[in-house]
Amino acid sequence: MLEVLRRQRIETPSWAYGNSGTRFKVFAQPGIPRTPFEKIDDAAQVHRFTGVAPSVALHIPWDRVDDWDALARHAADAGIELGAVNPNVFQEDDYRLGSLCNPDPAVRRKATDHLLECVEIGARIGSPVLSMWVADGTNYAGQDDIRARQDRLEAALREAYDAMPESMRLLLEYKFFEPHFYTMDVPDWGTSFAQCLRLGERAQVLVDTGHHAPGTNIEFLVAILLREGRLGGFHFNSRNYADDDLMVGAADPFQLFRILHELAGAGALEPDSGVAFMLDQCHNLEPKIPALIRSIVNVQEATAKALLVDREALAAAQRDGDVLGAHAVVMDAFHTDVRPMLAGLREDMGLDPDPLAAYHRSGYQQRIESERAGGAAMGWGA
Ligand code: PSV
Ligand code: MN
Ligand code: MN
Repeated sequence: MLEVLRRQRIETPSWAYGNSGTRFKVFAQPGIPRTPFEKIDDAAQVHRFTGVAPSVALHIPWDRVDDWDALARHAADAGIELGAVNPNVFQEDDYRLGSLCNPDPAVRRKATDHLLECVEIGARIGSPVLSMWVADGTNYAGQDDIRARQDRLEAALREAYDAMPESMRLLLEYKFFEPHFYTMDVPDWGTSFAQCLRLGERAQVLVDTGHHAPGTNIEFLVAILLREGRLGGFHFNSRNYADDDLMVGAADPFQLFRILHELAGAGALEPDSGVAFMLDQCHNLEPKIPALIRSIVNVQEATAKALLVDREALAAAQRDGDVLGAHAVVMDAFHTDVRPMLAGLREDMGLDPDPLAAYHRSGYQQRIESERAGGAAMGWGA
């Protein structure tokens, strides 16, 4: 069990290090990175204190640089890797009626070319994942042809998929509403799954935990996707209402545990299981690096609890039809305090048992706050 926790890998998103906010206000914080290089420096700190966050996801064009080799070298020097490449097809005037699904072929061409550029960047920096969120949709009944839009989407994704090197996977993320309010072209796991089936084996579903209608049983759909071999990975975060992007494990630690319980049961916690663990969060109020450290710790705690489930006792209770007994096995694990065990593991890994306290003591925050004074806002909401 400790070995699984030691090998766990959780990717942080470059955009979580930049200033963020809501559509009402972006709050500037001191010490915010001014360049993608500085975002990598901050991501390296999260890895330095947790030992399980060795990669950072990029969003293009937010993280576009002139010299990709230099960025990859910078990451390597900082002790981390460049992870998923996220194309951005949602922030241009041309995409008002959609990007890959737009009725205008010229707009589709532009958006598809951006995907191809991202595949090229990914291949150059050795990224294993092209992480696609398609913000397309419609606001009114009759605005466009729902089925034709799926056809356009398939054609565009096909180009990207065919251009990917063997080592790359395409993960297709879904979101049930926002920015569109009548249809989204990829609103749910079923639509993503259907597109992935047509593309091929290296196309898989990305589950962002904040992208479901209230009441959706996320662990159920996770179990189904695991069974079909199409669970590509997660964007972890918490939600209370919509796409809140709060710290994972904050709003509903029990839900996170239930999801990880399904993964543990399927042996999908290992890095080579092909299920990528990524965070997708915005820290509007709280300081960024400490929030990401806290988030990683939250995932570790839920994972440890999921690994503590006595699977033999659970299987026996399930066989016997012992409803309360089976439930008790799961709840016993959930209620276990795993913090001392994780502190011991960290010491074993040569880390401080309390990563947050160690970060605060390190002086890094004070240093970036003085050195980066006057830095520009970067990334989401900037
Ligand atoms: C969209 O809400 C999303 O979850 C996608 O993953 C984007 O890439 C990310 O948020 C941007 O913050
Ligand atoms: Mn996401
Ligand atoms: Mn989101």
